[in-house]
Amino acid sequence: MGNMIETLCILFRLLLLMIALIIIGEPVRVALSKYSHLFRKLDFLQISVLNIYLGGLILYLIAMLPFHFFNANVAWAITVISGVLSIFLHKVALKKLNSLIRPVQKGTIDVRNYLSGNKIAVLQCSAVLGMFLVALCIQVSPLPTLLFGSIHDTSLHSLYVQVMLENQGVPPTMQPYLQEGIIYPQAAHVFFAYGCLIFGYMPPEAIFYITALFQALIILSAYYIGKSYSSRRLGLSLAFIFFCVSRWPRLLTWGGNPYVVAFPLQFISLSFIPFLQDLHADDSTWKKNLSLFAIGILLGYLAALHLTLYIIVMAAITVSTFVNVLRKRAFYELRNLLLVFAISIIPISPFIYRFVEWYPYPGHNIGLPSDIPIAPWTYVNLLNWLLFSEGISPYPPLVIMILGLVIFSCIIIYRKRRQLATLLNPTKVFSCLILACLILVLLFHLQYVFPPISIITGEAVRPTISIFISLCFLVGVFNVILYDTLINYFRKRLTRIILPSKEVFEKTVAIALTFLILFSIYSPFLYYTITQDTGYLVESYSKFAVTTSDDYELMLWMRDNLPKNSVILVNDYEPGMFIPSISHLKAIYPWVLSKDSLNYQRLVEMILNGTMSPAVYDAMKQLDITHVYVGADYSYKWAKNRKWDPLVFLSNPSFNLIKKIGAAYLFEVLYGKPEVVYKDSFEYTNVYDMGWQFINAEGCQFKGSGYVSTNSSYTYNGTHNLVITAKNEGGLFYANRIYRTIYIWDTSNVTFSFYINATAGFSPPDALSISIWDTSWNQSICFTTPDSLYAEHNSTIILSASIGLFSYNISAIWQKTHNATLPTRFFITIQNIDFDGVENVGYVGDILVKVGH
Ligand SMILES: [Ca+2]
Ligand SMILES: [Ca+2]
Repeated sequence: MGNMIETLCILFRLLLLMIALIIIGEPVRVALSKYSHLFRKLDFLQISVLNIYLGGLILYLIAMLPFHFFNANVAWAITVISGVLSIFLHKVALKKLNSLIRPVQKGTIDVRNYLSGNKIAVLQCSAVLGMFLVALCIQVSPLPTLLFGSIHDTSLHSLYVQVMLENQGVPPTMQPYLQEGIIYPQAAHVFFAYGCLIFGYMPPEAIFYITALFQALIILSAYYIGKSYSSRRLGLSLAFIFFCVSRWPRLLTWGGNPYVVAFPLQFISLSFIPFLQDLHADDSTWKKNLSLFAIGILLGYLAALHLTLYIIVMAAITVSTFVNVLRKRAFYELRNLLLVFAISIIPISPFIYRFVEWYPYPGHNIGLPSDIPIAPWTYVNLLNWLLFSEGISPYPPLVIMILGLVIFSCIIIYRKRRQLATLLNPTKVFSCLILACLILVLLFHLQYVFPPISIITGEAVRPTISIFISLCFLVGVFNVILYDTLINYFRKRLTRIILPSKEVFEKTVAIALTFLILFSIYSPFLYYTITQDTGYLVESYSKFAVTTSDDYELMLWMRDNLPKNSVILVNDYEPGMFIPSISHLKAIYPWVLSKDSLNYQRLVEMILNGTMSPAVYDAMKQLDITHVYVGADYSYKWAKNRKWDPLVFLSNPSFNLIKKIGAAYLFEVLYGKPEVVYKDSFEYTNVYDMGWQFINAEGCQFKGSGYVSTNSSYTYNGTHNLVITAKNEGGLFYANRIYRTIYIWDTSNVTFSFYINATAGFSPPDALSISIWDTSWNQSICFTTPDSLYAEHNSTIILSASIGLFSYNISAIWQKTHNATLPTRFFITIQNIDFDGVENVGYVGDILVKVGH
């Protein structure tokens, strides 16, 4: 129930955000449709999705200008002014609407008349809108259970948004969090930042939620392209394909947030191709030039959203232009293409400038650590990726169905190519898109074959996804053909059996039968979308969305309590990645190129192994680390556990536990003596918080009682000692046992010392013992009070007294007892055994593990 309300809240806010963006874009759209050839004859669904990007373009412009006024006041002002302007621009239309709503008078149109006159259009639009809303619900429903999304992609983009908010615009570098310059085009981040400014979202929240909105918007943009190329019917068919057939970008969970945000604009951009073909030859040059300029700017805006999608669209436009040039010698198209290409550079020119300026620096950016390895892109087998790693669909039965549909669609479209009529243009564009993507995939492969001559580097996965997308477009075209064929077939059949006068009835039956067939073809897709998608999203998000509420609370605490100049060491597979955007503190390193620094990676690895040697402290000192953050959970990395163990730091005198919330820890680095890896004087109240754990003692454990705590009796050092009690209640004996893990970085000369006091209630063979165990619980050495039953084992050392401070070289004892080196990771156990039923109260204090001399 709580989740349901939260889902509705997120949904409601996303719809409000969408409306705000639509309003900001509206004056631009009205102006463009008036003074250029673009954006005429759009219906309200097309306008909705288009305006979001026109609005985004305005916000991007404000954020890119170097005046630092991209803030909440300006964001609100723009929204309100655009709202007023939109009302003013639509004065006439609003009056008409007003007359529609008022009771019917003579000479005005009645709502009912209007609806019945446009029955089919209204139905089709409602279907698209319905699919959009259902898709949005599916996208949003997993969000309340997860915090913030992927600790990698989302945290990286949060950092960009955070510096944008702090600078009230897009800054040149990620200061004060990093020295790195910002080359990644920031248009998608402007949407996220706008969400933060309007709703007070935290950057990671804004990114996680707003990405879901754009995942659902793909349905409206698929409708947009279908309707602008052919008809509302094709629009509806394409919307349906992206509602339940194509998994991209709906089920994309690993992040890629700007990619998702750019996706719908990519579809809209494909609708610009006819405008480059100079269809309005008799119009004024001024209007033509404005159209070309607007197309160029919008394509450049697509580049600012996501560069690869821009390259794909430009490639498709180029292919289609060249086809026309070859067939019709239409050279003016080539001129238009070049013009548009040149203009499209404008919106991303600041980033191109930075890229060129910083290219000679190591790693092609400024402020990177000097030890960044420059590795070539790893090779991806694309066919393998598409077919066998959920590239087509995460559900195996659907993979087969989609492949079948695609093959069948291509055959039918090829055979019917002469009768396509209104479907001809979209089919041509979608074919150009396939061809363009194939060329791009080949070009991308050049970098593996001839690295020096390849100008296109990067991943080849995205053009492969676009090939899949264009095949989905063809399936959408096929649906319309199938619909027409079926209707004709049924009507012919039905005229034979039904009287000619019942034409309406016959038409209805034909439509019903056609829909029944289409429904049965697509029912598996609908089934999986409605029943499985939410579960799939939750499961695959949670591999990377591992931030817990403990982490979140601790990061908020850090924001309010740590000094601003703190530098926090984080593990790149833990939620600490979000520290810059939540705590507003510097983290080493966020999910940026800097994190590949060999020094940092070695540091992460050494802590992972618990090897806290002087090298660790040297590396931390070099990076000016003041604190270490250990998260509550860790992200998926091919079944490898990349999580740091808090026990490496707990009771290590070089670290001071500043704050612990649940399983999330923050340590201050004291840079003490690395030789002492563990020093426990039990000066705390909760032993479990400090890493000690219970183990079930063997024997008659349930016939007795005992507790473990710290108190101030018999203290040896400081004010507290560990107290561990055991009392046999009718069994043979009762044992109370606790343990914890110790990590050492040198096994050769390890000193183990402890204070022990076993006088209260102990009588032979009662014993208080403290042991070292290997982590598989096979080998051990045990130090026990006199008169213990353990004495018969050769791995047991009898202490000379029941009270006192003892110290041993356990490396030597382990070597002698087990003929092996002491393990680098072992357990210390403390055990109290009572036989006589008189409660044993044992005290332990000042355990110390020290390596070296
Ligand atoms: Ca103490
Ligand atoms: Ca006893």
